[in-house]
Amino acid sequence: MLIRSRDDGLVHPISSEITPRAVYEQRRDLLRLMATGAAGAALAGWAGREAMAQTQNAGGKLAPLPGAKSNVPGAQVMEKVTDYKDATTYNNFYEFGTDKADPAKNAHTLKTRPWTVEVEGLVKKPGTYGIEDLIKLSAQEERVYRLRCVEGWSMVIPWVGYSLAELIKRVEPQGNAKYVEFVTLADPKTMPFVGSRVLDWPYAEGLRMDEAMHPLTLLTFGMYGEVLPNQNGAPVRIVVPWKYGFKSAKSIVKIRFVEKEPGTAWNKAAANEYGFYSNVNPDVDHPRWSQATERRIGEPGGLFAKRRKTLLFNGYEAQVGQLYAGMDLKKFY
Ligand SMILES: Nc1nc2c(c(=O)[nH]1)N[C@H]1C(S)=C(S)[C@@H](COP(=O)(O)O)O[C@H]1N2
Ligand SMILES: [Mo]
Repeated sequence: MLIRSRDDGLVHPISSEITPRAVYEQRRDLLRLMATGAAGAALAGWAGREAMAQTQNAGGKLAPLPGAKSNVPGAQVMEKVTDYKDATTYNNFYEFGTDKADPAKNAHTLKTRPWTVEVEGLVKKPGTYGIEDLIKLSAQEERVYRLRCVEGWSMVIPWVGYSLAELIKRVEPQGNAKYVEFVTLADPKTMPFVGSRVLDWPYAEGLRMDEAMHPLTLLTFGMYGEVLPNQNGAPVRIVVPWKYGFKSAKSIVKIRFVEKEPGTAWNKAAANEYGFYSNVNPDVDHPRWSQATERRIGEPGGLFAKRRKTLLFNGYEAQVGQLYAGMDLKKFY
């Protein structure tokens, strides 16, 4: 049975028909164990855990947003997906606080309906899109991307959305549109830290037109088969997998096509530390720390935690390297 919720128009299956996330994750883990032949012990505790997970997840589900497995080259990283719990409790979303745990605690005040995204600037077809129409504009795809923060941690997340290029083609940029700027919500009533001076609000980001048009640049509405949790940038964010996480602006309200390189939140805050391009680059250190390695969130931590080598363009060099051919990446960091 499907019920239509009045506030967001998305279809929610009633809870008895959906698989709670914890159960789904355990099943996935079990399948992995079976592949390695270590399933016996795991099976023993299975029934009890499933029952427990059912109660733990009661009422905690977000609206489903399934996406077909994307076949865009580079869209399926073959690494262990970060646990949902980690991906939704270790966040950067400064509008809700600067501590990693703050967004999960505070972002429940964000109102994601009604929500509109204005497409404006140097385009032949500017317009205001209601979020439901924007979601339906193209087919949803699931893409498993790495997300690496400039701070030196990373995750692997199954995002749901479609290539930003789909929207860009529809609005028909004019010849002089060279950059795309993303402006996010800055609402002091629902975002407790927008009153602070940590950043110059609204948080804004930008991409060069060819970066924005690259098929890997994802206009993102969901993750793990559901709509985005507020703390991860609901109802719509960008994910640019080869750039440091801060290029992936959350809770977007304006997409603006401009001629000149737009200012960006982190570049305004500290220009010597955060450049416009911000491509993941193990060879260009942050002025205060190395970018050569990273810690995968969810892996055993502590002082002796194993760090991974950071890959050029976050491992997407084959797909995006040509965008920067001939550019001095130390100068354009
Ligand atoms: N509006 C907004 N978007 C934002 C941020 C922010 O503070 N505000 N932080 C950025 C940073 S620094 C990172 S690493 C990613 C984190 O995304 P996640 O919390 O979903 O992992 O969001 C980016 N987008
Ligand atoms: Mo970040």
